Amino acid sequence: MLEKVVIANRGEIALRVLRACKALGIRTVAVHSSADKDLMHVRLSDESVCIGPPSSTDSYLNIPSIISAMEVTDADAVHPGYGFLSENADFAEQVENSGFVFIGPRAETIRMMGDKVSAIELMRKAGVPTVPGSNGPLDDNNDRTLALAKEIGYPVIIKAAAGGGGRGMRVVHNEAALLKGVYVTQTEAKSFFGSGVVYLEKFLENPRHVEIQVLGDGQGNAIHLGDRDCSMQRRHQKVLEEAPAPDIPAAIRAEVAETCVQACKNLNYRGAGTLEFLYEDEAFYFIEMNTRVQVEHPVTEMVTGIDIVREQLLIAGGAALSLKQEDITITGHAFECRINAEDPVSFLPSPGKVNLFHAPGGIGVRVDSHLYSGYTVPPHYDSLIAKLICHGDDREQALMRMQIALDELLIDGIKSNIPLQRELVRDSEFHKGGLNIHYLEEKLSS
Ligand code: MV4
Repeated sequence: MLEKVVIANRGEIALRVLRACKALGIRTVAVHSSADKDLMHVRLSDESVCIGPPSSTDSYLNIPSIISAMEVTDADAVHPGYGFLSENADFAEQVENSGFVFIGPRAETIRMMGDKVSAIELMRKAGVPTVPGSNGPLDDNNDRTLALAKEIGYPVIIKAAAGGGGRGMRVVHNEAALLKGVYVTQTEAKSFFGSGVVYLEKFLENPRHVEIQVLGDGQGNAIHLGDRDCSMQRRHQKVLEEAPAPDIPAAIRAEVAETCVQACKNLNYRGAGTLEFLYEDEAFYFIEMNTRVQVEHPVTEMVTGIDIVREQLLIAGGAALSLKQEDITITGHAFECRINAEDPVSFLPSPGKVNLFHAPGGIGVRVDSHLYSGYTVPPHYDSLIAKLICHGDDREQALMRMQIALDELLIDGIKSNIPLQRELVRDSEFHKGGLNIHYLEEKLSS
């Protein structure tokens, strides 16, 4: 069992990790930038270490500073949260080489999933459904590339193997544009990611974004915790998520989740992970795997009753999974609204002092936030300031609770996207469920 954990993150997720540590009797060390000394989790942790100036590059992304903080505080392990170093294989490797535990998968697993070509190949071999495509990197044989795209059928999408999350991709609608598109994507990929490796997939025009939460213990055991629908997004930033994904035939849902578990067993996966899929016309297509805890993990926690961060800590401490697949049941429905400090019209960040913060409450209402009245949101980081999560017996009840909770939520002093969230949870199309990844952007532009 872990005794002392360094929390190498900030904001709501740092507080979320702190709570899980406390519940297990694990001591905590908050490492923070000089701009973050007033964060709530810094105040609540057993110890804190300032690791650098406000700029993330010099603090939350500074590997030697974080490892030094682990040494001086005699910690056992580091929890990376999401973002920052959470999917950095070199960080995981250096942590383990320094004799500490990285709370997450082995470095080699992170590295493998960071290469989308190898991730897709591994999943395909485990029986996970993937998008029809090149099944490997494109080579410099243009005739072969042209033949491949013709066989797949246009439109196709060219993706960088080192990309992901919407970076380094290009859609091509016809043969005339293919080779130029491949060349430009390769060139961009080389300059963004240091690798020009690209691959080809059939471009799905109107998919939903559905993902499956998994847990593995690195000792041969793996389970899934069901699915989430994250289709409500703007410019690759998720806005609202829900669990379970609505309107998916039970047999299709169960089958894809089974293949995910099989893949995790094949990998001997350790920790929490998410397999991302596109879902269109009652079919799932794997696109990438995240090897971290995700922002939207609470919707899964609300419908399963399982504390995912607690499971991460137990697994990292060397415990075998105590949960069995047959213990996992999905109860009711949950939504998460991401609350960002941003202008509701221009979407530009809106940092500054929070004069008044009032969190909603009531049955089925959860607020994951580091905000308090008087807190100043610094300009240096991501604009996520709160997550409002509502659970109900069914989708409509959860949505009703979300409407009420959003009306209770008060954040004075800075601008936020609360008005947008209030509108979305009353949108009649949204109430029907199962909207695709383009819906929100189309609604916002009309
Ligand atoms: C796609 C796709 C359509 N067809 N792949 C964007 C983020 C990255 N994770 C993968 N992405 C996409 N891959 C094929 N073959 C459409 C997207 C996509 C998208 C996916 C999920 C959520 C939002 C999105 C917004 C635009 C495009």
